[in-house]
Amino acid sequence: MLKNSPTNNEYILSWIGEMAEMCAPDKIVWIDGSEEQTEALRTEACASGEIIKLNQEKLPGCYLHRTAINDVARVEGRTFICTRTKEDAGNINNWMSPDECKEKLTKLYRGSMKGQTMYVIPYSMGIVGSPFAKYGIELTDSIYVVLNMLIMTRVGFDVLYAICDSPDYIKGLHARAQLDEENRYIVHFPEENTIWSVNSGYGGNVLLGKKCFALRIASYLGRHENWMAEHMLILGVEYPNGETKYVCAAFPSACGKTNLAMLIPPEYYSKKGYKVHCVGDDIAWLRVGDDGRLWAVNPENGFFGVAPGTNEKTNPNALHTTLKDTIFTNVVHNTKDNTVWWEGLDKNPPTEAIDWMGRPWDYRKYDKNDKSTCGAHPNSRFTAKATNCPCLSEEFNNPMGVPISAIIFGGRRAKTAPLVYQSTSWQNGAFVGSIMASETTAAASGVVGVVRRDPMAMRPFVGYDMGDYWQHWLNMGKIIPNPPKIFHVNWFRTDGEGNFLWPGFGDNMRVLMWILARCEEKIDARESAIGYLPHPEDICIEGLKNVTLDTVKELLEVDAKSWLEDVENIKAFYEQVGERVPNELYTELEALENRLKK
Ligand code: OXD
Ligand code: MN
Repeated sequence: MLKNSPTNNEYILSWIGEMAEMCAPDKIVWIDGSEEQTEALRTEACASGEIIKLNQEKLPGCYLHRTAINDVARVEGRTFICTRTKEDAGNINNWMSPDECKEKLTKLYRGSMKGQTMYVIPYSMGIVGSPFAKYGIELTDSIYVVLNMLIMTRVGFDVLYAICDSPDYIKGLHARAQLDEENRYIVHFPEENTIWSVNSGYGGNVLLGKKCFALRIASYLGRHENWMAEHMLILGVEYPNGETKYVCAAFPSACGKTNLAMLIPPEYYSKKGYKVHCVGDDIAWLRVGDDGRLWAVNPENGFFGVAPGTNEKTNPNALHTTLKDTIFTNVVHNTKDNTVWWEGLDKNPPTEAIDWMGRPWDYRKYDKNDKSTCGAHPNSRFTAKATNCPCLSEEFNNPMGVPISAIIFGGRRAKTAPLVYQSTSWQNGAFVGSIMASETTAAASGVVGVVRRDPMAMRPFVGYDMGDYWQHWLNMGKIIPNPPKIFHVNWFRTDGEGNFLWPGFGDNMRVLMWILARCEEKIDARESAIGYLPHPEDICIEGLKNVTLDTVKELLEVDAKSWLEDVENIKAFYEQVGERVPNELYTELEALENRLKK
């Protein structure tokens, strides 16, 4: 079956042979990234009903896909890190021994591709041949996965030529099997550069270049090779003089990274000539540059964004990006004009429609407080090409990446965290990242709206022990001569009645401007128990209707009592992380507690 392979690499060929023997596909097809092959696959998937071709006048190159009803989000409970020892995976990850895991999953894979095709996708995370790039091969039985990987990563035989005869590539195996949730597994063998995913068809579980490789496996590799793989957007703010400063920001899933990455500056700034450029919306790989600064690339090639809530006001750039060459997953199908819709797109829900489960949908029954009446799943997605984004940075394809001035952590917190504060050092900044917390969203299965600690927004994505990961952060601080400054933001603070105090979206630029002014030491700040806080008048509110100086003061309040409660919660979390929490972080925690008690 492997005759006429585009590579002679024995490591690749023998691995594919072994996987094919286990899964028993009828045939093997190499994905070359060509438009001809891609179009043939689209046609095949349309014929089988796997995807639906949308109105090509209104949405050229766009398709709709529905996942199985039980398969709509990442499944953290079924995601495992299979290191040789349990200690190396740590207490926050699920662990299985590599041998036990392989034995269990082999039974699920065995014969699972009978009557089907195994697609071989050679892909690169990062620009092929660049110092940041890492290569992978995903084997899958799903055309939907192939089509998504073609958008999200750089696919083609040049990847095979770059791997050449080396064993150094990430081996990914995906089979939908029966889509059986009881036997769904997303497992990682970081010591063997291997990922296995079975019984799912949902993006985050099956587009193996994304969370599995670019975060879990890459975080493990980064620790050993002195670089960092982080759940961060990357954006550039261009000043009227043409100079651009870049920041990275880590927020938990579905907390607005895509919106911030593509923000449109408020008129106050755009009139002066400020612009924002998107480099990435989800993942950043960071390395120390020859100039001593930290440099970032986005290893992906597209966006796998949350659809609901995306509209002309919240994120016009994302909306524009999805107008062509996009795969929509689990949104509403407007059958009248063969387009798509989702909650929060506009006030005109389609009158003839099919919901994400494939049932006729009556928009009049929609009740925003009852998620079961939604036409689109709350975690429905668009997969869109980065190059279709109107504000994509010119540096997107720069193999060396962009230099980072600030790292911004953030969570969705109704209380406690102020609009913005700055850490006092790299070590203190790593501590701020380690104590991040957020209210849960629909991006992962489970209860929504519960506060959980999500360090660096990486809780579901660190491929090894969390304490060791924090130690890696501290170690990196020692080898970056000119490190970025570290900040924390919270766009989600509410008043006594539960209304958001801050408008968010494009107006978050106002906070970015304070952050950048701090990085350039152009502006003063107040010392507080938690770090440096802005003087309220330094957050520009010109042109904002419902925000006064008093609102900003409220947004910046630090309530020692609720922070002290949080400290107790952090202590419990550190204990849960276990023995490998670095002493430096305990020192920071103790110092925070003492300052709050003063
Ligand atoms: C994502 C996620 O899809 O974080 O980016 O779940
Ligand atoms: Mn994400």
